[in-house]
Order: sequence, then structure tokens, then C-alpha cells
Amino acid sequence: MKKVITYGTFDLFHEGHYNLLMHAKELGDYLIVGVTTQHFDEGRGKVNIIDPIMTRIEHVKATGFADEIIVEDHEGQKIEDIQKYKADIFTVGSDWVGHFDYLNAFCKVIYLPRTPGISSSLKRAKSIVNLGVIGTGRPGPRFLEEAKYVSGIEIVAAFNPNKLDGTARKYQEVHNIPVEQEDFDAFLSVVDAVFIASPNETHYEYAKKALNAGKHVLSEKPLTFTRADAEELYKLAKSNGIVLMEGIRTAYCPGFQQLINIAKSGKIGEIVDVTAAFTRIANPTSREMTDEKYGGAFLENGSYPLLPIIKLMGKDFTDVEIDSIDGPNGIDYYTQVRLKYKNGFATAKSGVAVKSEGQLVVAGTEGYILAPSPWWLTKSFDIRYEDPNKVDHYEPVFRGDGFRYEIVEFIRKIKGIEGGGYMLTAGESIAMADVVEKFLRQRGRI
Ligand code: C2G
Repeated sequence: MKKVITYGTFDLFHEGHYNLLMHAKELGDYLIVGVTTQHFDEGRGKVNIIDPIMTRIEHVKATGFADEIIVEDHEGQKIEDIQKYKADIFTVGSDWVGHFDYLNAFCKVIYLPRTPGISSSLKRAKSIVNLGVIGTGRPGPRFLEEAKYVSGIEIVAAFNPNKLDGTARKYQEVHNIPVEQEDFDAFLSVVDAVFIASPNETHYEYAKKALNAGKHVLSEKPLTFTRADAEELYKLAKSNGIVLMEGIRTAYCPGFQQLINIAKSGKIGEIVDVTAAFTRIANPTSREMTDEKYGGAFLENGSYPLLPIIKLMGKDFTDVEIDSIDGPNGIDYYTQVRLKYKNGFATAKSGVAVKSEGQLVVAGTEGYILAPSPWWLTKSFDIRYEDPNKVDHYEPVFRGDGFRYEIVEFIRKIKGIEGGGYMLTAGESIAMADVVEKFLRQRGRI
């Protein structure tokens, strides 16, 4: 008798899970299904499991494919189970290709093709968002990787009008996600929502088209190049009753939320100065180093240091000064944006070919907050006071590369679940577009 074993969360049970179990059963004579506990899932960084374990087990049972259902509750259990149940085959969906190769030492490992797209007829309480990725370049694959840890989202399609490179082919071959190259409307027709990860100058057009088609939009930063364009997009989303969200990862990280809330609680007194830096020496052949029009430090990295400034000092700056050090091809290697406010000021430093200390300092009348690199993921921060012996240290929870929190917030907004809309408001995003516009006008790019 050939024994097959598989594992999963099986949250919001859908046809992808059903097909996986059906094909797993076809691999042998006896199928053991491990259903994860919420505790185990939290431990491996799944952040928003919705159904309780009993419901998830019932759904697996109802398929009739499982001969035995077990519970997976700790790391390392797969090896124990394979030996305990004498499993011949371990199988799991192709979204995990490579991940479980280590089990080959104990039994045969088979990655089954995952089901692309979940039809609405089978969607449990319309809970699953079918999402399309626009631009298969850099952020795209990270998004795919992180979306695995979020319940309620399936990535079903991608769009890339250019020649398909290695990552685009990976979408098709490894993840079974079709990449549309010509017909944008056809791509839109199969999705409920899009993630825009294309070059900076294309965000606005794609967002506008998607919003006009009634699709929710999550766009990489910067959302637009002008204040008017940002205002137009948020208005369009509002009038169509759909979600538009600017993807500045930091805004959605739990630690950053905590830092902002503490700062706003008055613990350091009145806030008078925010200084933030994000510099990364980029690969000389990368888009941000070679795109003479829309590459450079500020467009690539400037949203990160601007974010805490706008969140803490507000949208109503009275003056903006921008200075850059440019490279030979005219892109900014390093940019400093100084914002003046009625009761304070702030500095945002960004770099692609200059390296500085990547920290965030929020100065107040009674103390200051110091968040060391990588403050944009906010894994830790201190509150310090005049008395050097008094330090409040925080180490907030942070999982994966943080992208998952942005995805969770997007899904939460789509489902109309209240709470959390304050993480990055339309007004704050528009104020940031205003600074982007001033930068681009000063350089004669728009
Ligand atoms: N799956 C699929 N097609 C989809 C969605 C999921 O084939 N559209 C597969 C997954 O690859 C997995 C199973 O369905 O094999 C269960 O998926 P999840 O509930 O998301 O569980 P997962 O996080 O993949 O757990 O220890 C648990 C395992 O690591 C896998």
C-alpha cells in the first residue's frame, strides 16, 4: 500500500485545496492530511488565519479524499510523521517548490501544480481576492512569496508587455500563473484586484485603467508624479467604491504602527523634528541607476523617509527645500528633502550611490525615539530621555520581509473590515505625491 502525506492550513477552503487533495490521493492508496494549528501557523508567519481549526478539518474531511487527518502543531513534525506513518510520498503545491526538498532523505517529494485562480462560484463568502500582478520585475516575486502567508488572496495572473525575462517565465513555469503580454483588458477581466509593480512612470496609467474597470489597486510607491494625479485617483476609487492603496511597506508593519502611536501619545512631549534616512548602494546596472528620467535616489527610496515625517509632522508643511548630489548621467545619487512646519522641521535623506546611517530619529520636548536600521521594517526602537539610564526598549513582532502586512491590509480594506485605514490615509499619500511633484519640477522632469 502506497501512503501519501500532505499538509496545509486549508483556510477559507476553496477549489485549489480541493484539487490538491484530489491529486494527492491519486498519487497512492492512502492519504494522510495534516491540518495546521493556528499556533503553528503564527509561528511560521501566517498572519491572518480566519477559520478555526475544527472548521478547517471539517472542510478537508468533507472532500472524502483524506483517509486520515492529523494535526500539525510544531516545526520538525513532518520528518517525525513521515517515519511514524511510514509515508512513501510527501506532496504539496508548487508554490513551495524547493522548500521541502530536504524531505527527500525520508521519502519521495512531489510538488503538484497549484490551481491558478479561484472561481467566484466556489468562493467562500466571497472571501478570496483574485489578484493580478502588473510588472513581473523585482517586487513581483517577493509579493508572490509573501502572499503565501496571507489568507484570502490568490495570485491568478500577471501582465508584462515587455520581453519575458527569467522572473516572468518563473511565474508561468513554477507558479502556473499565466503572463499576459498584449491585452491589458483581458488581463483585467480575470482579476478582482491588481498589484502594480511596473516602472515608476507607468503606475498612474495602470492604476487609472484598473480603477475605471472597478478593480482594487495596490500600487508600488510613488503612486503618481503629481498631487493632482493622486487626488484624481483617490477620487475615482472613492466614487467607484473600491480600494486604492499606496504600497509603502513600512506603513503597514506592526512595529512602525506602534512607533507612530507611541510618538503621538505624547510620551516624548511635542514632536519638533523628524530625521530619517534610507540609503542603499544600488547595482550600477539597475533601473534606478540607469533610468535617466525616472531613476535615482528620491524616486526609488524617498518615500520611506518621507513617510514618518508626513505621519508625525503632518500634511501641512509650509516650505520644502530639496538638494541632490547627481551622478554623471544626471540621476540623483543622494537627495535631502527638508520640510518646514509651523512648529518644527524634518529631513528625509535618500540614496542610491551614497551610504549613510539608516536611522529614524523623532525629537520631542521630553525625549526622543531612535529606530536603528532597518527602521523601515521597524524591528526595534528605543525611547530615550534626558536621564541616560532611562531607556524604554521595544522589539515589535515582524515576520518575513514585511510585505505580508501590506497585503493583509489591502485584503482587509477590500473586505470592508473597518480599522487600520489610518495606516496610510489618502491625504497622507497625496501629501507625499506633492513632494514628488516638487522634486520632479525642480529637476525639469515634468
Ligand atoms: N494550493 C493549491 N492551489 C491553490 C492554493 C493552494 O494547490 N490555489 C495547495 C498548497 O500548495 C498546499 C495546499 O493547497 O499544498 C494547502 O494550502 P494552504 O492552506 O495555503 O497551506 P500551506 O501554507 O501551503 O501549507 O505545513 C503546511 C505546509 O507547509 C503547506
